[in-house]
Amino acid sequence: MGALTQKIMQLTAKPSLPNALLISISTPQFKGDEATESLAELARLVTTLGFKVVGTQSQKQSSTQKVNVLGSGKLAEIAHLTGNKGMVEDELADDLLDEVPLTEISSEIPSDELDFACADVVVFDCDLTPSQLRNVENQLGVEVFDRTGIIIEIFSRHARTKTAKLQVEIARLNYVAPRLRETSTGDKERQMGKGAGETTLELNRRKVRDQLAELKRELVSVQDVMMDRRTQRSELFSVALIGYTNAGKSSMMRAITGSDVEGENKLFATLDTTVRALYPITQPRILVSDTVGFIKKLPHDLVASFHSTLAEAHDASLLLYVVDASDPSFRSQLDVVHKVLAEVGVEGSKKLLVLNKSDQLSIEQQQSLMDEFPDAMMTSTRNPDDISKLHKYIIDIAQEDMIEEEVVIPYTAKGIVGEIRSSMSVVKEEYEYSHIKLTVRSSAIDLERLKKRMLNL
Ligand SMILES: Nc1nc2c(ncn2[C@@H]2O[C@H](COP(=O)(O)OP(=O)(O)OP(=O)(O)O)[C@@H](O)[C@H]2O)c(=O)[nH]1
Ligand SMILES: [Mg+2]
Repeated sequence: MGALTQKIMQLTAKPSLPNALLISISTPQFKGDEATESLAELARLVTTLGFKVVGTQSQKQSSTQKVNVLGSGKLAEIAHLTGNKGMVEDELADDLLDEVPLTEISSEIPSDELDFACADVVVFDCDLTPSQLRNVENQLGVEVFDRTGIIIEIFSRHARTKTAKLQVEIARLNYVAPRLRETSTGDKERQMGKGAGETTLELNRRKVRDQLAELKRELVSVQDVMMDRRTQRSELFSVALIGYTNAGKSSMMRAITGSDVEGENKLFATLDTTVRALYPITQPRILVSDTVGFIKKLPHDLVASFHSTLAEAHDASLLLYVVDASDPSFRSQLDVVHKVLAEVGVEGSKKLLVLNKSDQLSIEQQQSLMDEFPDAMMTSTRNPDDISKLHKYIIDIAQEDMIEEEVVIPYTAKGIVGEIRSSMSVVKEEYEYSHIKLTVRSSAIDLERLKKRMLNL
């Protein structure tokens, strides 16, 4: 078990939920609504992990680069809220609070509303360098997390398949490696028989590097198998559901494929791409895949790790961009989706914007969104009519990709008719004296293949 996971498991194993204090640093590049929405999202991430958010604090800074991230006054204030367990002292807190210009402190929840010393962990809504993390932990004496650490931990917990587990573990080790610390006992002592001149820290780092290399090798072999499977399916028309976390992709998948794909009110409920056939079944079958959700400031290692998971979207004939239209920040969430997909080089040939969760919107709101996005489809996964509408749309688009042709099959080869029926859509059947004439609709590739077979009959 990794150090980060262990740390969180210990905290969440307590009889009551660990209390988390969230901190937002607003900078000239990251402020206002963007920072507020991001903090609200961090609260959902932290809750998904099993923490209880007891308060939020924010501070204006010119950047997030400060050694202790926060100004000394704010740090003292936070030390106060976490029980003064670290190096920052209480008297200091009172003194310093006065020194900080009032404009620098803006707390969403006034400190006196908080039960003092009630926060067990502090979570920053930005990325911290390994040394910043260490400094702040020393100052406060409580566990400190940054946004990336929290996201990686959620991914780690939700990974189910071998591939997802490998991908997340690689991302987690890449995150943890530079944060490995010297343990308190014998840090600097040379370890006996552990390689000349190697400290415990160096040894641990080497172990992590070896582990990473091994995991990467394993991942490549698992991915080769997945690639083979994809190639086998590649001739079928395929649809990929993509979008921000919690938009309703898995619920949509369940509705249009009649499957039992997991969908939960948790962030990153889905980490593995699942592929199912559109239901009711079509001839030929149409495949639908559910993909990992996106989030703002997705850690780079995770983007790289999930590159292959998104390969399903890469090969898709139709991309359905699912958004939670009832979330006021869905436009910026959609921007993130576009940005990440461009980064991993996904450009499906056809696209549809699906404005989901319309049941949460008033008729006026729905109308104004349709005016804003005239090409989009408004849906609620809870409304069967909407599901039928989407189902029909997918079939119509798949049909556009098909060509219609007549094939003549001698009675001597009528066994092939069954095969045709299972892979193509038969529009017309005519039984003539010496042969059967079928009018079929199919992809160009499948038709070409059929014609070649007919020549050899
Ligand atoms: N009101 C409403 N809720 C919905 C709708 N569709 C999905 N939900 C809810 O939204 C939450 C998230 O749904 P999921 O289908 O898990 O979302 P997802 O996009 O797969 O999320 P990730 O797997 O985290 O990327 C669940 O609680 C669903 O019940 C909808 O049309 N209306
Ligand atoms: Mg999902």
